[in-house]
Amino acid sequence: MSQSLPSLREVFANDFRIGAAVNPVTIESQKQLLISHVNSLTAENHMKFEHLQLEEGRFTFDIADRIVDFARSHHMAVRGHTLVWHNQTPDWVFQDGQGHFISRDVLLERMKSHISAVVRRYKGKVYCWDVVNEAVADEGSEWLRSSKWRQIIGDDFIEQAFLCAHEADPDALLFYNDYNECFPKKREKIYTLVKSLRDKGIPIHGIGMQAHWSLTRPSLDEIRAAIERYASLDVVLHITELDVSMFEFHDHRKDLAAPTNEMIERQAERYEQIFTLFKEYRDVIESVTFWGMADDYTWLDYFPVQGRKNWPFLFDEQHEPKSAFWRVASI
Ligand code: HAH
Repeated sequence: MSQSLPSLREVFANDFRIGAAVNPVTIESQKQLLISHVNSLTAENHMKFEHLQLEEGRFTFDIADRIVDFARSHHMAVRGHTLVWHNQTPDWVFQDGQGHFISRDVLLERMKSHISAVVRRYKGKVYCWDVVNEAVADEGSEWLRSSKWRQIIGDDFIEQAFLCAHEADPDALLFYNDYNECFPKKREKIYTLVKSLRDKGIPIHGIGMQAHWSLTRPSLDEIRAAIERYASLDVVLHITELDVSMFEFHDHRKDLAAPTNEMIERQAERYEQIFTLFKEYRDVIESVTFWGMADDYTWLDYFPVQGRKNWPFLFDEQHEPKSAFWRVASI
């Protein structure tokens, strides 16, 4: 079975790392696929703020440690995800005992103590961090998202986070990570943010393109334009959360028990085009991580439509290679 398949990690050995997001369930249930195909892991959830420090000062590293140990025992690199984000961060971080917003100085102190504790713990084990996730606004003319981090600290929460992560581990590669990263308006906002950080001499080494894509969007031209635009900042690029949804974002149909043959074929073609493009940019793209491994588990079963099955990967629900796998493996 999967043992006689080409290994994705080996197919792209001269191009970029191949990674997958995992959780404590999938490092068991998808163990064979992971061992055969990837040389990089990301914790899907278990390095996020709410998992590492749900209560102030009480750090819980056990599950993150287990994921790091699994990676190390199989010679896989680890990407750290994520230090500062508006989601999956407990309320206490922003509040005092009465539930009121704390001051800028107190929040900066809490941010720094979290980043220092986490980055130091995994120094030498986690080689890069998504330091700030999704700080740019999606819609309209607003540049930065009005998160609690920004409301309380101000726009410089971003540079403060990078400075602190760099101090905690000067060897770690530091990334800004975001989604809808290929749509021209948001792409320019992300570009402007990272350019301003670079111009100020803030230690930021890369841009994480999440790559939560569908069968048609973004277009290949948009993906290419985004890669070129970001690479012009003299940073490395990681594809951090790749999946190819069978549904367009605004398509909320719930009637499919299985993907149609046509969908499976379109997805295969799409994956072939995407990886062909990635390979063309192998000088700037250093890592390609899927946000999962096989169709038996994906966050897209819960988002944007709760409880609707999706099939976004190269392996099916039984861990068998899909048509998309063969297209990618033969590039
Ligand atoms: C990502 N947000 C997060 O970075 C990751 O940590 C999480 O597990 C899943 C997805 C993506 C996202 C999106 O595509 C659309 C709206 C909000 C967030």
